[in-house]
Formats: sequence, structure tokens, C-alpha cells
Amino acid sequence: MAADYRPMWTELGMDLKAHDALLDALGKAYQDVFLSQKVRPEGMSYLDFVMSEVHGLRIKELNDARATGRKVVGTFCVFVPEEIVLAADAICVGLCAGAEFGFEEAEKLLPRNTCGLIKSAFGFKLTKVCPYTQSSDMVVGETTCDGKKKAYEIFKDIQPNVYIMEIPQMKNTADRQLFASEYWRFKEAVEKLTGVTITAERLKKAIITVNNKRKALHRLALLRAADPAPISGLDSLLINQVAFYDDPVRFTGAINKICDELEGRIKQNSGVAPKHTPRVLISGCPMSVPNWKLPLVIETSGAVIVGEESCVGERGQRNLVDEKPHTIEGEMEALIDRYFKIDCAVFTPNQDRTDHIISMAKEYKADGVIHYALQFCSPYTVESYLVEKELAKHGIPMLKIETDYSMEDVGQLKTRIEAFIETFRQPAWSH
Ligand code: BJ8
Repeated sequence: MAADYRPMWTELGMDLKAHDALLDALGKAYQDVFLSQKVRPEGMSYLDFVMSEVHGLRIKELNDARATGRKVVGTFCVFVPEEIVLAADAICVGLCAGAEFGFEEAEKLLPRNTCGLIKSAFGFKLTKVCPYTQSSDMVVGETTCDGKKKAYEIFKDIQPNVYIMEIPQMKNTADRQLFASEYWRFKEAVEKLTGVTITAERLKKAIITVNNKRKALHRLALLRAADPAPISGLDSLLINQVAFYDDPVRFTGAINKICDELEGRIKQNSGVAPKHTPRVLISGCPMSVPNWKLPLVIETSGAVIVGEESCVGERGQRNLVDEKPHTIEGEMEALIDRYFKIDCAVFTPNQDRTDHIISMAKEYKADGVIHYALQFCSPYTVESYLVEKELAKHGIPMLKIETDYSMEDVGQLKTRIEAFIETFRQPAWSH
């Protein structure tokens, strides 16, 4: 980090000693996981910079904005509409955490058998190491899985201004009505927080900004259909992770530049791994920074990841908001339409998700799917049975992985993943 941010972190109420330990671990992991990769696209230097300043410059930007009266809204789920936040001139940041940090503290408030994502969010808050949570003027929780829904009741004790948004569990007409009313209620809450009235013009601008970000991410996703793959799954995941923190306009520009570079690579038939390298699609729970364990194991076991069916990936970013309406009612309807399509495993039934996994596997020419569920995550572990059954009908092999944030099972994972990859590796003579 270029500057001394310690006074800023102190002002945010952070524990500098614990934070130093976290940054130290994060820096080492980043070096080992990302900077050691070969033939990375040059454009990834933007992501390296963002990550080196993820607790520095970006936090300064947030707090400079707050000093001028703008607000920061922290979120844990892709059901929270970023467009509404942006339309009120506020800033939206993701707060999910992907490290086993502060678990001991978290387990004083939560049962041990709570998923790592929830425990990590609590751990980061309780040990005062997350400058994003500390900078949030409002934190939005949602009634998705039972773990999150109940944990927010406790989170309210340790974080000011937690707002709960109700998300239905089915997709019938009555559910959509509830969903729509919750979006209108959220709009009002954001207006109250910011003192800004969200006009049709403001919302239109925000819709276009977020659509442009999604278009850039989708452009990147489509380029990964090429063989050889022009970018690693690790770098693509990192891009999807940073999408939750960075300024959306700046981020979109940087990702489009990476895509230009990748198009050049594809024309030259060059990539990050040789042609015919086994191709894997990951599907399941979201992976937040610095949860890079599984992709690292996969890509150091002889395969390349060509897509992520995940909220930190295509499930979270696909489908654009219709830009045609120009009344506030029409724009809100368009937003609700887009978000109501998200096929999270908390919904029942959830056939759309399986259909999407199959279409992604075909589009990105994946040889197999690795289904990733965080330990103790009922929605995704239970749904994996039906996903596997459907994929089998289409001749797509699937490996189920259930793991957590610890590194203890890396050896065991590697053995299982290598064996899975071997089942579809093409013999060299067949190329
Ligand atoms: S829309 S996937 S971001 S809820 S891993 S906390 S489900 S027990 S994260 Fe999610 Fe929104 Fe759905 Fe996406 Fe619960 Fe499972 Fe933990 Fe999870």
C-alpha cells in the first residue's frame, strides 16, 4: 500500500494489530495464488492494484465520499439491488467474507455448525478487521437461508443500522407481489438514509451503469468458451469478486480492456493452458475474497475453470434490466423482473438453476461440473442431489465437494479432483 492508512483505520474503530495479521496473510496468499500464475493477461495488473489497495485507497474513497454527505450501503446478497443504492448517490459494497478469521469470537454468538460465510462476516466484525463493514452507514440483510435470516437478528447487536429485506422462497404470483413491495420499501429506506429522492432519471442512469458492468462480465464469460482458455478461472473469479467492491464505472472500463486483450489472445490461439486441457465448470455457493482454495486446487490439478455458476459469477450477474421504461414505476418493474429471476437454492422448486448449469456447461464446453457447497449450507448441499441427477441425463459428469475455509482438507480435495479430471482427460494421441 502506497500511503499510511493507519489513522483512517483507527478512526474507523478497527483493531490495527488484528488487521495487520489479516493483511499479512492476505498479501501472502495473493502472492502465492495469483502472482505465481504464468501467462496472466496484462490487464490483470489493474486487479493487482485494486487488491493491493482494497483496504486502503478504496476505503479512503468511501470515506472521502462520506465526508461530503454520501452514504455507503453494505450487502451480503445479490438480491440487494445496487441500482437503487446508486440512484440515491450512495455507494454499494459487498460485505461477505471468505476467510477463517475471528471464528472463535463468532462461535460465541453463533452455533459451531453455521456456514463459513456467515461465521466469517461475524468474525470480521467482532475482531474489527473489515473496513467495509466499519464504513457502512446501512447494512442490508435478507431472509434467504435460515442461517443468514436468524444470524441478522444477532448481527443487529453488533452493527448499527441493519435493514432486513424479505425475500420469498417460491416464485408464484403472490411471491412476486411480496418481492415487489419489498423493493419499493427498500427504495424508501435508501431515500430516507440519503435524503435523496430517487427520480426516474436517476434510476435510469444507475440501471445503465450496472447493466454495463454486467455486460462487461458477460463478455468476459463468453470469451472463456475458447480453447485454449484465454484466462484462468482464478483470475476470472477475482474479477467477479472485485465487482462487489470497486467503483462500477472504473471497473467496467478495466474489464472491457481485459476482454480486448483476451480477444487478441484468442485470435492468436494462445491461452493460459494448452488446447484440450480438461475444462471444469464450478457451481454452487458464492466464493468471497479470499476464498480461493477450491479453484486453486482445481487449476493446479491439471484443469482449467471455464465458468462459475455462482452469485460471485454468472448467477449473480446474468440478465440485464430492461432500459426502455422511463417512469419510476416502469423502471422499478424492470428491476423487480430482473432480480426475481435469480435462481438461488433458497427457492423451491429451483429448476432454473439446473437448466442454467446445463446451458453453461454446453456454452463454455465444460467436460465436467464441480459442485461446491460450503459445509453446513443446507440449500446448496441438498440441491446438489437433484442437480447431479439432471446433469447425468445430459451426460455431464459432476463431482460434489463440501468444504469450509480451512486448508486442512487440501490434500484430500486434490486427490478427489485429480481422479475426477482423469475421467474426462483426452489422451494426447486423440488431439
Ligand atoms: S442469492 S446464494 S448471495 S443467499 S453459503 S449464507 S446460502 S448457508 S450465500 Fe447467497 Fe444471496 Fe442466495 Fe446468492 Fe446461507 Fe449457504 Fe451460507 Fe449462503
